[in-house]
Amino acid sequence: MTAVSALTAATVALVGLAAPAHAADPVLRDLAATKGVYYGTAVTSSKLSGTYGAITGAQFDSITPANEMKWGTVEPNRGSFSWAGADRVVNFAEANGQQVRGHTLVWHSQMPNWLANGSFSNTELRTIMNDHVTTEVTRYKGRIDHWDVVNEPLNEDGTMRTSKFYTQLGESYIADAFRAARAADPAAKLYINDYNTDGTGPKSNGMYSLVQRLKAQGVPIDGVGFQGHLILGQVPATLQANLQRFADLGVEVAITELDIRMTLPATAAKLAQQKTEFKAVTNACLAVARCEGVTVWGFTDSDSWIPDVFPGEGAATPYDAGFQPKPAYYGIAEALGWTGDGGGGDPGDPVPTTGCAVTYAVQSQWNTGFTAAVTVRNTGNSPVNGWTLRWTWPSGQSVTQAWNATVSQSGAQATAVNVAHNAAIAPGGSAGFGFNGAWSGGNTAPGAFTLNGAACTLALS
Ligand code: G2I
Repeated sequence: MTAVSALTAATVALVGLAAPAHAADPVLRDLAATKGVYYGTAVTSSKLSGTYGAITGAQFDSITPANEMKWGTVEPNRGSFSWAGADRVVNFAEANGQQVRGHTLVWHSQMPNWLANGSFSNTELRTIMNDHVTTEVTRYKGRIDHWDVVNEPLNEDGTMRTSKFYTQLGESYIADAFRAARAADPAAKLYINDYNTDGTGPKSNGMYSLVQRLKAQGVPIDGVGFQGHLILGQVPATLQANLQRFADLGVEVAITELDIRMTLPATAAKLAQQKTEFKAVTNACLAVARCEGVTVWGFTDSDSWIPDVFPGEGAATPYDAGFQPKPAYYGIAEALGWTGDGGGGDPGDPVPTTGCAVTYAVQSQWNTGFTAAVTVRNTGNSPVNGWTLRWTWPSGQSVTQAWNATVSQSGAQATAVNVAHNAAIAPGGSAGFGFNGAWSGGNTAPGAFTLNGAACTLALS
């Protein structure tokens, strides 16, 4: 086996073993239940099987179809409906004892072309909108706990967005949509939902005034959704206070689309900060009695909208692209009361370190050859998973045969790669290998070794 294929085989074996969540990992939905909230995720219906489906079902007690209930998806041609994806999400939720957040009925974006580009009289447009709300809410009557009835109605300055609906119908389109939804399913909680309203500011103030007006008109609105599309290091300090002031208007609140994006690559330090921030957002919801729950906008980095829309940014969700829980996942769990090992990243937790110590010993030597033993110790505090040890021969030696590592040589540089059984070196642990070498003239020991590119301390014996 070549050095490269040995490393690949070891890597594949490790990934294969580690794919499902670790046995000791907390269950977010169970923790959330003890706090009287739900923890949800947006889902992509076509992915709801295998590991993706297993984690969705096991960890979350609410799911939101990321795209499947949008108008452009459910009615691509006027009068012709396509419910397959939406049905799949609702059926999955029922099979797994989960709530569903219906997303979303009236939105300026992802409208079908016939609607976006068609021209309709004001009366006609109002009827089209009301009929759409009635049709979709009726279809899932009794099966959807929360509906995002109107999505993203505001501009950044807090004024009304000039969507097709607002431009033709005025602000009353919102009241009409809520009334149609209430009539179609009186049990569903009806929400208005927007982004960049998470902290106090002009847009949040605009939402606050809008909700006040709707309440004053007797519009059947139950809740306000705060999307929570956040940037690492910029979680609004006013989040909790902002949620509270809306709750004080007499509505429920929820974080509906949480993600916290960062500039790639994701480093240990950034992931640790992200953990703190997922925890803080979850805590803000828990601190507000009328905050019903938190939904992450995709639970895995392999199912996130961020890299498509913000090139160079990503890693915004609690699981990595290989379905491994990230520090953020443990941050959520800790906010929900979990007291296990928090996966690092808290103040006071050890900073991840790497380090190695190499022992090199010539065990026997004869006129043209020698036998050497090498031991590599992991002096860092995090595990080594797969290793490459390199050194340079000072006096023309070469490796002729090796055991417990695959050793190759190019010029004076020797490279030893782990075999499967010694690929993993726990903190404080070590791996050993040996080889026969050829020498002539001199057999001086190598003066330096690197492990996975980093210098090791060296002890000769
Ligand atoms: O943009 C992030 C979210 C902001 N709040 C409202 C949410 O509904 C919105 O979700 C995203 C989805 O996560 C994306 O998946 O909405 C996007 C559209 O505005 C969705 O992206 C679309 C792509 O633009 C399409 O090209 C693609 O065909 O997803 C579609 C289905 O994969």
